[in-house]
Amino acid sequence: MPTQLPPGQHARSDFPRFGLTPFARRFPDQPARSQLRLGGDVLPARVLDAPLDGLERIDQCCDFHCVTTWSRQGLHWSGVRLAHFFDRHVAPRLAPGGQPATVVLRAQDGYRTTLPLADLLAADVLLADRLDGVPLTVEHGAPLRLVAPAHYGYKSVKHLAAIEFWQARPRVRPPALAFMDHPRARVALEERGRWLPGWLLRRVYRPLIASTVKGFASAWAAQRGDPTPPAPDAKR
Ligand SMILES: Nc1nc2c(c(=O)[nH]1)N[C@H]1C(S)=C(S)[C@@H](COP(=O)(O)O)O[C@H]1N2
Ligand SMILES: [Mo]
Repeated sequence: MPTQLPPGQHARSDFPRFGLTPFARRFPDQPARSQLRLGGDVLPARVLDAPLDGLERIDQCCDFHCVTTWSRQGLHWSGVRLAHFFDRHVAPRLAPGGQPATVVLRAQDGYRTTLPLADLLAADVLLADRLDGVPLTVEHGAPLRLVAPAHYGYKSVKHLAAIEFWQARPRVRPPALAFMDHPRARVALEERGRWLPGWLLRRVYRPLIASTVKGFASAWAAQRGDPTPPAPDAKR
């Protein structure tokens, strides 16, 4: 039975590689290396070479909702709960009295965003290294990505490189215009962006889906060295 879609979303049968257009041609420099940097103002800097090791593996089937209004239902992820990771690697090392409120997520391709720690500790938020039974491909976030199904896709950072825990307001600039990065981006509340209402952003974003999917697909084909790039855009 297909799950019901949240407000303003339409189902797609495929799962396109997708993102902000400046990232179409940026790929992780080390997709085979799952090293994760930890830091922030309440956690000493540290590098984990095998961040998922020793944590309970979780298999989770959930839907994925892009802010531009496409959804892909029933993806099977595998990884560990961010909450378990936090209990193992972060909580015991927090600075005395340190109260992390905001988490900065940074990617190997330069992408970054933030989420409140409380949102990341929800049981359905994973650090995932497998999709549909196989290790993540570069297309979908190798070597490791966040999966936060209750939030728009732009919070599910691919090619995760660093997680920072901040008590003060972190100094991070979203890669997009500020109105495009809602601090929480909860799908159920249609928090697509800041300042502008969700229903308006639906209309702004929806016409951009087709060209964005195409742009990402051709950059990915070029990256793999495919001999025949997709046909140029038909006139619309
Ligand atoms: N590192 C990185 N993570 C990213 C992005 C990106 O461009 N780079 N795009 C975000 C957006 S807008 C979406 S919808 C999803 C798309 O995930 P997919 O490419 O696996 O479909 O990744 C998110 N995480
Ligand atoms: Mo997205």
